[in-house]
Amino acid sequence: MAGDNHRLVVVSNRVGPLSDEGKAGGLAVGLADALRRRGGLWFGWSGEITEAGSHSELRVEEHGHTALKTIDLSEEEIEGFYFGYANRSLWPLLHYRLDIAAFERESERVYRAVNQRFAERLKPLLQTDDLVWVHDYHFFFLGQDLRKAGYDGRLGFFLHIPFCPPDMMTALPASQDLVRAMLAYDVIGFQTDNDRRNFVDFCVQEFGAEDLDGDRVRTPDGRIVRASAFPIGIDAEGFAEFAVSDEAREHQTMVENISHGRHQIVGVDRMDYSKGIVERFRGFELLLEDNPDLRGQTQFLQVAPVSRGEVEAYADLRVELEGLAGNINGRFATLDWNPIQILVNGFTRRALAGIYRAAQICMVTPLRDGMNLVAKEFVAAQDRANPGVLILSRFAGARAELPEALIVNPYSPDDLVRALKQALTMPLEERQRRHEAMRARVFSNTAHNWCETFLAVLDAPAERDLQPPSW
Ligand code: GDG
Repeated sequence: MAGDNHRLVVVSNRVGPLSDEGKAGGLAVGLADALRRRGGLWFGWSGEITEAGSHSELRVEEHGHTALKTIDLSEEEIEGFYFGYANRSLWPLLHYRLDIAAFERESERVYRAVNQRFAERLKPLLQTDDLVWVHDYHFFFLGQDLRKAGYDGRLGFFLHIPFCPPDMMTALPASQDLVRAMLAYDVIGFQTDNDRRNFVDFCVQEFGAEDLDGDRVRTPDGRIVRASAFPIGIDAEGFAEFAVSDEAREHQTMVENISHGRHQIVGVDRMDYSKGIVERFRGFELLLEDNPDLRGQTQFLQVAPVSRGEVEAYADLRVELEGLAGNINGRFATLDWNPIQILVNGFTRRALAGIYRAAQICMVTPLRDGMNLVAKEFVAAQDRANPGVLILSRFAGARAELPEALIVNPYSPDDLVRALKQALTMPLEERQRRHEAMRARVFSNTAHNWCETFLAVLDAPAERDLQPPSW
């Protein structure tokens, strides 16, 4: 195992849980797995909002040889750092939604201050030979702040969401500061090669960095940084086991009972505008509009747990989706059939696995997505003898590994209808062939392999040590 002799230190906004039970999301699962096996430290926000905020006492939980250490945030910090800069500026921008990105000077200030404070609080907990792995768009500046605080060890960063093209990125005030700050990390990971390319192009165009072979970038001050794609995976075996658990079977039966032998389509997403749920509902509506014979024969279940409800765009989305679902039911429902159902409360992971398994079709149609773990979970949860069909957006990172899905343009309702009709009539042999090919990849590029591959690169001898002296 790579870097076994080095302690792993993970930094992310949300910390834990360390087990894949209950409602943990995909990211937590992969990291928890690495920490459980290697031991180490997981540092981040406690989830608590207190007056002391990031000055609060360190909260410590020990689980065997892994420690969770967290600090609080104040109202002002959570508003500026999390809701403001991270989720009203960076999230939309990096998902190519310049039209709804809001840039507020005060949020940017608080975001930078919180990054700096996290670095100051983390620094005394570090040892020089740690492997420090920082996660996601909440912490672009943290690596640079750690360097300023005197930390000289190995520092890696992984961006879970897309990196938009340089022309769009330059709309962010101080975009150069942000991207230069990323270069303080030794290894920068992206979900896809497209994201990596956008990042490298920005560095070359905006401040004359050099694009070297071997995924290396030479910074204007002559340092070498590694920027590569490390597509994230899931715990495929664990998830496949969930899908045949008692809880999963109960949920599978419940869904089958409400679908009464009709074709069951499902969607599973955090309720987020990047996931293309509105466009998906419109596609389903058009399917029913154009194909009267399918009315009463097809049913759509959307699981969409509410997320970031404090941000206006998310609250608006909920109203829009509930309205759309109401309209579709109003137009087409009959005494014994409701075409569409939206559930805004989350399920346990086992229950979710059962819902995936009850579906003939899963629609994963984000307008833009770093990877999308739902696509992989759906594949892992299927019955190999009689698998469902995956409809997948061309704009999901997962598309690169799952080309046997029915690939769609989520902006085109006609394309969604075309794919739905193809899925509804796909012969068993073709479903099996496509599913086996996707399954093989989901089971080989797992969360475990993702972690180990990243850490092996982070642990490689420092490129900076190998540079010939400059005389
Ligand atoms: C970010 C990037 C990238 C959903 N509903 C329930 C539930 N979920 C779980 C899914 C899945 C996770 O949430 C969502 O993961 P995604 O990958 O689909 O999307 P994001 O949350 O936006 O994640 C994304 C990911 O980071 C990892 O790098 O793939 O591109 O945007 O695991 O199953 N889980 C439970 N109940 C639900 O109702 N328990």
